[in-house]
Amino acid sequence: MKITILTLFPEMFDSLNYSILGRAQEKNLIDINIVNIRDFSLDNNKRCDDYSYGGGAGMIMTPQPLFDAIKSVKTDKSHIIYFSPRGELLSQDKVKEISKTYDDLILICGHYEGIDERIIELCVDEEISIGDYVLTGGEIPAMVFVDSISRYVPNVLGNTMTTEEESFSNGLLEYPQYTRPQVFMGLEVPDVLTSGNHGKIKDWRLEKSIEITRLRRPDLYRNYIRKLDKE
Ligand code: 4FV
Repeated sequence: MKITILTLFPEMFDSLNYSILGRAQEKNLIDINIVNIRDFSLDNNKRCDDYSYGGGAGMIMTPQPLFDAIKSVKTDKSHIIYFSPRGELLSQDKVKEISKTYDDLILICGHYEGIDERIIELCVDEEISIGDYVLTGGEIPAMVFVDSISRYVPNVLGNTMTTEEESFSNGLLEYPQYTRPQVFMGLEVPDVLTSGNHGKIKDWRLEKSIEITRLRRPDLYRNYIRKLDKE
């Protein structure tokens, strides 16, 4: 998968060069290119922001540098995403859908109060939000998105990891997980998990997922019960 990230702060994305994402890039499973929007500014002082027409606090990213930066990387296959609180809320289903549909993504990171609306009209295929709160820039949403979608690229997750059994994969929150030692600070690992009885372990894990989801996310729990009723 090819991911091009347009940002005013390329150095923020150094964090993608570590751990699973770093190894995935080394193995050429994902190709992440960071593009500095400022390189495309035709302003004498390389400015990329200006005051908002109609007044209001804060600055808006100007359209010319963004438009030219997008033009420099866009191909016929590119799917262009802009991160903003106005966007569709990112979910595991959305991550799966995008990972299965596109192989060439361009991610636009806004900053300050956002970007000129005409870039959205002319260039953006979809707006995505990572949550109902306002951030100082689109860089962290872009990192969240890259992390979540990379997990669906074949071979990015090693053999020991899978996207199958985890929170949201079956519509439920993940069951409690334990590792060694068997007793820590007086707390023991549940006996069923050391029983070797895989059927009982599976049942226990589903029961715990349902219990946690019912208590913490009644919305997900209702959807889960609704799907069960349909089956
Ligand atoms: C955001 C979010 C978000 C708004 C103005 C960046 C900021 C600034 N992006 N999910 N929540 N973006 O708050 O995606 O440009």
